[in-house]
Amino acid sequence: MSVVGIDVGFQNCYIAVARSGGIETITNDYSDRCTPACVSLASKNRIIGNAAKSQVITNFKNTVHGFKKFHGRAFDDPFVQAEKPKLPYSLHKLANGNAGIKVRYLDEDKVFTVEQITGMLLNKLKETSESALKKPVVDCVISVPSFFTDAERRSVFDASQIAGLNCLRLINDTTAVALAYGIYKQDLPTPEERPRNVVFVDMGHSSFQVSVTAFNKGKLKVLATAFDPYLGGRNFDEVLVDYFCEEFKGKYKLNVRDNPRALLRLHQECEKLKKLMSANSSDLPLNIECFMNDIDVTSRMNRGHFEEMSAQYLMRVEMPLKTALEQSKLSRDDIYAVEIVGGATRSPAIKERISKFFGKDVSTTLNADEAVARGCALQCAILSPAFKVREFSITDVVPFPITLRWKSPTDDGLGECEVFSKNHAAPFSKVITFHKKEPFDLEAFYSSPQELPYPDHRIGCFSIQSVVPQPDGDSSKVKVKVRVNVHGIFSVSSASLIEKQKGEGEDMQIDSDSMKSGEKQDPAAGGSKPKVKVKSIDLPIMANNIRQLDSDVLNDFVEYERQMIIQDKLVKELNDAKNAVEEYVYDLRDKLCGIYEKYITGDDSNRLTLMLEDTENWLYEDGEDQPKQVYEEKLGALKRLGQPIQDRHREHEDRPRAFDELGKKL
Ligand code: ATP
Ligand code: K
Ligand code: MG
Repeated sequence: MSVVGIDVGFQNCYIAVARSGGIETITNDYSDRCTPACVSLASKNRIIGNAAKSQVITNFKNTVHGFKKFHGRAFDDPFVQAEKPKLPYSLHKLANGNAGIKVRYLDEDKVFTVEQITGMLLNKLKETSESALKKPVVDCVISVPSFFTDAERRSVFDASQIAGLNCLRLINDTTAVALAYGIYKQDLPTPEERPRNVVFVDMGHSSFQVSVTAFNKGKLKVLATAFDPYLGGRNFDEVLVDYFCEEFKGKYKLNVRDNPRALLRLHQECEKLKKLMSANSSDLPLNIECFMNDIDVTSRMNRGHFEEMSAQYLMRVEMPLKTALEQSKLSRDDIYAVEIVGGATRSPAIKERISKFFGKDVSTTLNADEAVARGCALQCAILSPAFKVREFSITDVVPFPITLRWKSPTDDGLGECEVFSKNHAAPFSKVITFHKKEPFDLEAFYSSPQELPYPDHRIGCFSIQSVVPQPDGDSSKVKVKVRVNVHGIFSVSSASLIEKQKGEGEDMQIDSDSMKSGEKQDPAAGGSKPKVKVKSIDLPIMANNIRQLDSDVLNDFVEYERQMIIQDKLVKELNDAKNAVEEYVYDLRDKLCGIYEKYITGDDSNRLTLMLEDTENWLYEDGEDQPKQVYEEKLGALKRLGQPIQDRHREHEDRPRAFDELGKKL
């Protein structure tokens, strides 16, 4: 069983794994801890992560990045529509109304769902963890923003399945950070003492999240979360991009916005400049050579001016801090520390605002980039029976209140009830009792659309089937279990019809809680009522309008992903075979005029050098695109000539060494 935590960022992904030494953030095949959330589709294969990032400009139409927020969203969604003109690749409306991503892959036009694209990225991260752990990886924990709604969470979960992962939990970013903070702390208050309250702030590339969390020994409880889902580092990059676009229009008569390549380069340079300004308040240069129409552009910027221009975004930092604190019902004095993570919190202006609001210095005791992934790995270790880790209980919150509305075809029993209030503990199960004579529908939706960062407040409709009246014609008692599960996903998980008992109330009531281990019990629930043995019959539930892939579609995607993996592997093997020929040519040529010189006659050496030159030319001409076998044969032929020289050389090298060793023994 693998213990892996994955932070899938809008821009940057990190992986942490549990090894004997503890939790470790691992590096990828580029020796980089960060894997860019970037997928490039090409005519022969897919290129994912670091290698894809270098395709952003060269293959901009088919290099997909900035897609995290398309999860669970319709093509017509205002956010998707606002992003669309800014993307270098195309979006396409799918048959189900969702936003698809249109690219050329294997020389064909292809539309991928966002689940497939994230699935590709997750598969890359899976392979990275497999090569670090040297064993197959299936079980993992993946982070999502705390404001992700049901549809977005289900979509990320589907993506994990496409990648062949078994996601044990989708954990909120700030909760993962809280776990990474708390689990090793030796000095947390005992359960009887007042908890230690810590604020966690994460500003990444695309969003801003805040949580207030209470710690006691062995547990953490999220008290409240708040967010600005549309505020992140990228807004500040855009401020600079806008400024320089305008400047270059006047100064160089360049319409940068009409040139996707130039615009992408400007974005990259502005992000670099922004990071430099975090460490340096003086005037800094921006130089881009051969930027557009062969023109080199140059300009300057400083932190003061940048912050002035960013005022509209800096202003928005305070609100989520305020909301989170208010909802936690704590005062500033109750806050022990304010821990900040996420790349964008490195901006002095952001840090200052956070620190000013809480009236204390912010703490940076956690690794700003890796804390989320580490928290995910810790959660995975806790959930894994194969791994020993300190017991630590985590109680998260429901970010948006959820209401159930029920109706039956003929009954006048129409009604609704908020089943999960804002900041209600999660995961959590509740049992609701209805009195019904016929099947009925339960419609679940988010109760306060105005605070939802998502245009559609519906969660889904659950039909409770096979409900019949009691033999005496009376209504039957139907117990329905609703839950927000460990992923933060809502469902009506079971329903049963209970045989009539004398003296029951008539109303719908929320009865009791908690059926599953790990889920919390509502202390208000009537657990102490005397238990009466009753006969209950399980009722079928039909879920409709759930924003999740149908199982046959999901299976197709799983299969397609497998085929693409095989295709990538074939291309890799082919490239490796070709590279091996090239490397052998260079290596042997170098050695022929170096260490092998003494072991080959001048004539033979000349002949071989010529042959190596021919092979090199061939690689760029006829040998450019050959089957793997051709390269292997070529390499074999070269080795037959090279090997005897190498053998003579080694023999000669070994001889004095053998004498040496003999000398030592004597
Ligand atoms: P999200 O959390 O929104 O999904 P993410 O996790 O990919 O995104 P992070 O890796 O936490 O985001 O942060 C990336 C952002 O941080 C980028 O906008 C980047 O420019 C910014 N950033 C990184 N270093 C600095 C710095 N020194 N100064 C200012 N901004 C920085
Ligand atoms: K990240
Ligand atoms: Mg992040």
